[in-house]
Amino acid sequence: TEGKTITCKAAVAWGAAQDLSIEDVEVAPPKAHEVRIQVYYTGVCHTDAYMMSGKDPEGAFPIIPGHEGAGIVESVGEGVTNVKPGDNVVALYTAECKECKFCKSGKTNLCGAVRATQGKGVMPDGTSRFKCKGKDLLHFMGCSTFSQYTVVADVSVVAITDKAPMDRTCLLGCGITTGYGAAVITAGKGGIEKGATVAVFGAGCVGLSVIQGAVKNGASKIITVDVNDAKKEWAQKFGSTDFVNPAKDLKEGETIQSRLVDMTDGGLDYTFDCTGNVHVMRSALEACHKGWGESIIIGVAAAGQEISTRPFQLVTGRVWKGCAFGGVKGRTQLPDLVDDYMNGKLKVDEFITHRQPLSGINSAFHDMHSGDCIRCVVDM
Ligand code: NAD
Ligand code: AHE
Ligand code: ZN
Repeated sequence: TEGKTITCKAAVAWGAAQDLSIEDVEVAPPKAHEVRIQVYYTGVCHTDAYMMSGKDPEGAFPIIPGHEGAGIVESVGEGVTNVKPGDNVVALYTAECKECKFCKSGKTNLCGAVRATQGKGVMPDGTSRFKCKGKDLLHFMGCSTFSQYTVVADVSVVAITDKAPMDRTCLLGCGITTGYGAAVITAGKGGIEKGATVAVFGAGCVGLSVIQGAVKNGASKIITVDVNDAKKEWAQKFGSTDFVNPAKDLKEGETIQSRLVDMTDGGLDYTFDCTGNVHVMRSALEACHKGWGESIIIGVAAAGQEISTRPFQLVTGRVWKGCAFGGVKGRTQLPDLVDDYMNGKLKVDEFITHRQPLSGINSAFHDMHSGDCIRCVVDM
């Protein structure tokens, strides 16, 4: 197949707010510094649904969504040295070129190498590798893992051990790494400190992963805030110590932030928004301790939405920050996370509540929106 166009199945979004349709797509061979991957498994994330809804200003159609995938390298273009055919890999929507201003700064995992073209849905040379019914299809987040074969930039892929099951490692391509990294890398000066108090708003895959990271770093109290009571048990399973349902548990005159401040002698050391709701983001910031409490925004809010709070909240020492992919540098740090998983130090299997074949991918989105789903893994 090397050097030839491959025809395979993919889930295509032809327009906004439409179901995906399974199509035969043509996947061109990788050009220089590109990698063609046979995708074995992909997760389904809210960010896919967000783009498919038409609300993402960077979303355009027709497109092949998906950004949480694991597979095996089928072939590589000229000049690729970081992976080779046969390698087990995870696709990275946050690239790492190791050479740009961002990569060299030591301050961020964001990379400037391919971000501009990635946001336009094309490869770094400005063109697409996908065709269907004579039309070019756009790439999504530099990954497009809803295709049985995809082409990504070499800086957007990392090789991992072939001992790790790909139906699990796919989830390290987004949700788990995002929450875990936010807790152990982004928060504070390189992670939550031992003994710190933490509140996690939203106990989905991302929030539960924050809990997992907070436990790893020795947090003394981990309060989960979720409007779904069923998440209490989930949060406990990952090590959360307390649970509040703001839709049911608040007394007259109480807000979620005042309740949390009361529970923690003045507020939390760290709070995390894992909902994407801008009102929740405000509560999370205001639940932080005066003088030093930090709130980390992970959730993706729709275009046009804005956050607000009294500037006094920041004047009095609370800090608002955020991260993409947990602040994790994919090529440098993801292999270690996979090893942690293999050594029983990182929970991954526990997140998988649903499975679908590619033909059932629309049901995977249906599953995701049901309250009992943490992650649905699609077998490509
Ligand atoms: P999820 O839907 O599985 O979980 C969200 C949880 O929030 C649910 O349990 C829900 O009941 C709860 N919730 C909803 N409204 C709430 C409210 N008002 N108060 C408290 N809890 C509330 O989602 P997920 O997969 O865990 O993703 C969470 C968010 O993170 C999404 O917005 C997603 O797009 C975003 N995300 C961001 C990144 C990043 O790199 N920044 C990566 C992955 C996902
Ligand atoms: N394009 C959207 C923003 C989407 C967004 O914030 N994406 C996150 C990852 S979410 C993964 O599930 C991200 O990586 N952001 C940093 C970046 O460079 O995109 C919009 O609203 O414009
Ligand atoms: Zn995602």
